[in-house]
Amino acid sequence: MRCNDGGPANLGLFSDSDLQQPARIEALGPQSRVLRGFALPWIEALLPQLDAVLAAAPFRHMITPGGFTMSVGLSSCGQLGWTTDSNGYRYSPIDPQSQQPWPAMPEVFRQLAEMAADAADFKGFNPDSCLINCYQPGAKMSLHQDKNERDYSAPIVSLSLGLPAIFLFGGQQRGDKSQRVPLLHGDVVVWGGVDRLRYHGVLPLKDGSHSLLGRQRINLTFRHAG
Ligand code: MD3
Ligand code: FE
Repeated sequence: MRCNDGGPANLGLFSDSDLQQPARIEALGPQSRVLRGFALPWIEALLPQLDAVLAAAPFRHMITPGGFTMSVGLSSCGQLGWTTDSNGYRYSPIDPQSQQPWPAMPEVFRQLAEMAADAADFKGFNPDSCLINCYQPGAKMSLHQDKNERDYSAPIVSLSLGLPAIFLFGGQQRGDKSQRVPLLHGDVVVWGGVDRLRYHGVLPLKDGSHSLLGRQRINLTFRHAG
């Protein structure tokens, strides 16, 4: 008999999610790395914390300064949350919907972000903001740069959950050719240094259903914004 056919896979001492796979690291640019499946061992710990954050600060569709309603639903946790309205894009310590501070960043979020940054050679990342984006089928994010953070020396760490999406990774100018990168549940991407101001976006989400998250993709981006 082979070592793993039939019968219980183990004696219940550990679960499959405890089996850490070797890192599958892909370079997107000189200082951008995709860490395939990096967050899979963390999912069970992350999802209840995510639910708690979203209970206190539900997803909402914000209005761009140009008057368009974003197709992506947004929330945040941590000391600063990213917001947009008719007055512009900015980080705020207060959730404009509740008029209360954003929910605290769960410790397990902060640890995951720090470990992912470390694996991509950005040591000592200490995020003060976690933006939570919710994509339903058809939702997209047009090509843009992230320029609202106070300084660009810290990396940005992004965690993809739920349905897969095609991420567009462009250049330093809007018209530069962009690469299409599929991002799957559990993938983490780290961007910094010379890649920090590259244009990027997300193609319209294809319909489907994810076993844990259902008909949506949730993306968490960790930043040092303040
Ligand atoms: C590359 N979100 O919230 S995260 C955003 O999947 C945003 O929801 C996308 O772009 C999403 O601003 C992509 C990945 C990301 C974030 C920041 C970057 C990629 C980046 C900054 C520079 C270069
Ligand atoms: Fe962005």
